[in-house]
Amino acid sequence: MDNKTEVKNKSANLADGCADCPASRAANLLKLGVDMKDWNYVVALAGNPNVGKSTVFNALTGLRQHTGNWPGKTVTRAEGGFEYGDAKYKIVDLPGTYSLLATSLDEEVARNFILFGQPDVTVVVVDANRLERNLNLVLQILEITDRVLVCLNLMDEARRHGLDVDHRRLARDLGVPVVPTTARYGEGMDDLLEAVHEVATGKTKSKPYKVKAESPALKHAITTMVEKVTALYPDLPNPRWVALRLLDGDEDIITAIKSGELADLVNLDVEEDEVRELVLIEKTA
Ligand SMILES: Nc1nc2c(ncn2[C@@H]2O[C@H](COP(=O)(O)OP(=O)(O)O)[C@@H](O)[C@H]2O)c(=O)[nH]1
Ligand SMILES: [Mg+2]
Repeated sequence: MDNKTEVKNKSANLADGCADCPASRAANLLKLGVDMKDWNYVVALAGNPNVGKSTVFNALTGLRQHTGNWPGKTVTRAEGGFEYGDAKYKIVDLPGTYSLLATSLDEEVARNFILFGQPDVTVVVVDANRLERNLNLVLQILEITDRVLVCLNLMDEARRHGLDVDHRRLARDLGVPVVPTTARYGEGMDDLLEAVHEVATGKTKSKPYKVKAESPALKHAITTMVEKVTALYPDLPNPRWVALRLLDGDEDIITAIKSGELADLVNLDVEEDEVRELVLIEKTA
């Protein structure tokens, strides 16, 4: 049995029903249209628009990208692959997003992928020149996953503007790895690969910063709401996030719960033509 098959079988043997275990993650990704065949890990590239996500993607994959549509959506996704440290990685370039609150279809696709697809690693690409604006998304992602690292991009521009970003301090404050890069010139890509590998294989165990100050009343409300959400959707990854959105009165999430759209994310059977599309993508790779 080769290494890959062994990794896959290992995931398949893990108990079902644990939303955080590798088998579940692979199944959730498949539901969102990412075929896990022949890949050990899936990496999501998230970030605001124009921060260099596609440039990082191209640097890591050497432009070996294929595009496809998300199931049922008109938004295009770019997928590519690379090998590093005996493992095969699939990387998905997500549409740019300022938050996980999803005010557009692009944002919804990115949000659903990070929240419900549970990629093995989420790389949040940020613009070192606009940290404050970019950290909004970073903090939201830290609330929902520990498997995350920050790619601090456009460092050349920052230097040109006389900005000195202390990436070690940022890493300490955020509780996750921060890798400075200048993707346009390939600078920092080796460090980024190593950091991705360490998060994927569990060598790096992060303790992401969480927004604090939850009053006892809010804690109680969250716990109660999580119980209700879990009762309705037992396999839903990140029920806490859904509970928080409900408490916030998020109309879209309320509608998704009522209409059962949220259930589709968990139970969606991949349509035959989507499987065919995936096979086609594999063949042209
Ligand atoms: N100076 C500089 N430009 C970059 C860097 N990374 C990306 N860019 C440029 O920033 C623009 C947006 O990049 P793109 O990868 O399309 O961003 P995306 O919208 O996040 O996918 C392009 O013109 C890139 O060439 C970098 O590290 N330094
Ligand atoms: Mg792009």
